[in-house]
Amino acid sequence: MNVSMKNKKLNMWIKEVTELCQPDDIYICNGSKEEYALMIQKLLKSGIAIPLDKRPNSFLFRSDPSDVARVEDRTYISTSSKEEAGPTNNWMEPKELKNTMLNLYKGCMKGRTMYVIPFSMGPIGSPISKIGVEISDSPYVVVNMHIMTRVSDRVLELLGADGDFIPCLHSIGAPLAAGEKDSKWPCAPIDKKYISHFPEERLIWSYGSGYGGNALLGKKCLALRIASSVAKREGWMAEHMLILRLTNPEGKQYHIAAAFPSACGKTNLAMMQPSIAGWKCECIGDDIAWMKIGSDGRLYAINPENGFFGVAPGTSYSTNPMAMDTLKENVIFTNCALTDDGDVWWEGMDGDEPAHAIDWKGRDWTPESTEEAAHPNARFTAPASQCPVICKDWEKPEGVPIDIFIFGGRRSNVVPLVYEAYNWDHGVFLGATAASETTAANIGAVGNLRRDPFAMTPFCGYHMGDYFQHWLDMGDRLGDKAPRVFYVNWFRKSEDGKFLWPGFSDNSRILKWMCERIDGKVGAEETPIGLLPNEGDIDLNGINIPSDDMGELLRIDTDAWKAEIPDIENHFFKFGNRLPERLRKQLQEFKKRLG
Ligand code: TSX
Ligand code: MN
Repeated sequence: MNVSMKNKKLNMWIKEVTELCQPDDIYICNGSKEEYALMIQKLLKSGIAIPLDKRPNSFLFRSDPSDVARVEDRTYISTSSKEEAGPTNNWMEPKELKNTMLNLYKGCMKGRTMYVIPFSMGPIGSPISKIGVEISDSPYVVVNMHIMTRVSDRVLELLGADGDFIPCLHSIGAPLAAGEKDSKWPCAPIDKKYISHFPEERLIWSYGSGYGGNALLGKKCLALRIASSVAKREGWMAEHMLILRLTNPEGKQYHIAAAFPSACGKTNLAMMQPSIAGWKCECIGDDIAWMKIGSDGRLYAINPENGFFGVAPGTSYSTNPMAMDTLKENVIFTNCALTDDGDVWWEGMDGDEPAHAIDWKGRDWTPESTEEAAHPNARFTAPASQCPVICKDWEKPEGVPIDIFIFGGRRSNVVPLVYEAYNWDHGVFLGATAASETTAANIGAVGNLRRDPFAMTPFCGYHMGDYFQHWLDMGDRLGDKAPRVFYVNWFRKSEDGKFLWPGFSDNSRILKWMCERIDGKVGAEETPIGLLPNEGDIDLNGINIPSDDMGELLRIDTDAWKAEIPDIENHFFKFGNRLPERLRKQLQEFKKRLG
C-alpha cells in the first residue's frame, strides 16, 4: 500500500466498518489506470464484464432484472424530526433506521473484498469541491466511481491527518458463505434495500442495490441530497442542472444552468450544437451544478462530476451526436443489448435494428421479439473529458459565472415554447411550480401532469419549503447580479398531435433570444404568465416553421392557465407553513394577472 493512510477519522471508520461487515479483504483505491485495469481483469475473469470488440477498453454489464433503477420508495432522508425531511421525502427516525441497517450490515461482506474509494466531487482542491470516501463491496462500483468522480490518492493526501470527508457506506447486501458460488449481479431483495441519508451528520448508508444512483454514492446521494442540505446551511446551491457555455459570433460568452425533470433531454441540451451560424456551444456538465457567490458578487458554477452516467436508449447521432462520439472508447455500458459483432445496441440508435442480438437479460433477441433489447434505463458511464465539445474551462476550480437559469418540462399543450420571469421571485415561482407530463420512461400512467419543483423532488435532502426559501434568500444576496430566469417547453403539439418545434440543435435559437434579452437587444411582451418573445425576435433563419405554428408555440390560452391554478394550489398546500410567503404572493399576483 503506497498511499498515505494517516487520516484519523478515516482509519477509525475503516476499522468500524471492517468489524461490522467482516470482509475477507480490504483494498484501498488509488484511482490509477493500473487499478482500473486490475478491477476489469477481475470482472472479466468472473464473467461479469463482457468485453466489446467494437469499442476499445469498453465493457458491458448486465444487472439483476430486479436491480435496474433508483429505488425512490426505499430512499430515506433521516433527520431527527420528520418535519425537517418535509412532504417530498421518506423519513425514518435515525436510531430506528440505523438499527435496522446495522443488522443488515452485520457480516454482509463475508466472502468479499471491501474497497475503500477516496474521491473528490469537483476538481481536486477546488474551493467548491467536497471530499467523500465510499466503502463498497462491489468492484462494479469501483470502476464506475473511477469514471464518475475523481478517485485518487491525492484526495487522501489532501485530507491529511485531520481533514474531514463525507462517509458513504455501500454494500450490495449479499454475503457469500464459504465455497458458495457467486452470482453475476448479487443484490438484496427490494424490501431489504435502503438508500439512507443522515444530512445532520453528513452520512450516507446504502444497502442492497448495485445500480447507478443507489450505489455510486458520489452522485445523487452526496452531490445532490447531502450537498443540498449542506449548501442551505453554508449559503450556496447544489442543483440538478446541466451547465453549458454559449458563445455568440462576437465571442461573448454566456453560461447557462438548466433544470429539467427526467425524459426532457437534459443530456442532449448539455451537448447541443447550435444550428445558427457563428454561435458555439460547449458542455460543462449534464446533471449537477454546485454554485457559490464569488468575490464579484456573481454566481459561479462547477460540475462536481467527472463523467456522464446517461440513459442509452434514445441516444443517437440524430438526437445527440456529441454523446455518441463520447462513447467510442473507455466506456462502461449497463443493461444495453449485445450485438453479434461485439458492440452494444439500444432502441433509438441510428440505422437498422440488428437482425439478432443478446438482450439485457442475456437472452436471444430479434426484431420480432416483443420485449426491448436494452432496458429503458440502460446506461453508459463515460469520462466527461472524452466529449468532443467539453469546455476547456470545465475543470476551472472557481467555476463559471452563470448568466441564465432555465426551467422546463414536457407539455403537449398550454405552456409556450419560451418565456422569461418578471423578476427573481417570479423565477423562483416558475421553478417551484415546474411540471412535466409523464412518459413511458416514468413510472405510472402516461400523460399525467407531475409537479417536479426545480427537478429536485427526488434529490432535495431537506424540507422542500425551506429549499424554496433558500432560493429566495440567494436572490436577495445576488441582487442585480442574479441570473435571469426563463422557462421553456420544447414539446408543445399541434391539434393533430405533431411536435410544433423542431427542438435539438434549433433550441439554440431560443438560447440566442435569452442572450439578446440579457444584452437588452430585444424587448418582450408582458403577458399574465411572463415575458414572451415579440414576433420576429426568435431567429428562424434557415428553417421553415409556418407562422401559424410559431403563433401556436407562443400562444397563451388564459382559460387553460386558469384551469392550472387549483393544481398549483394543491401543490403549494403540501408545504404547509413552510411555503414562503413570497411564493404565496407570487401565486396571488399570477391569479390577478390572469383576471
Ligand atoms: O432532447 C430532446 N430535446 C432537447 C435537445 C437539445 N428531445 C428528446 C427528448 C427525449 C429524451 C426532444 N424531443 C426535443 C428536444 O428539444 N424535442 C423533441 C420532440 C421532437 C422529436 C422529433 C422531432 C421534433 C421534435 N423531429 C422529427 O421527428 C423529424
Ligand atoms: Mn439527473
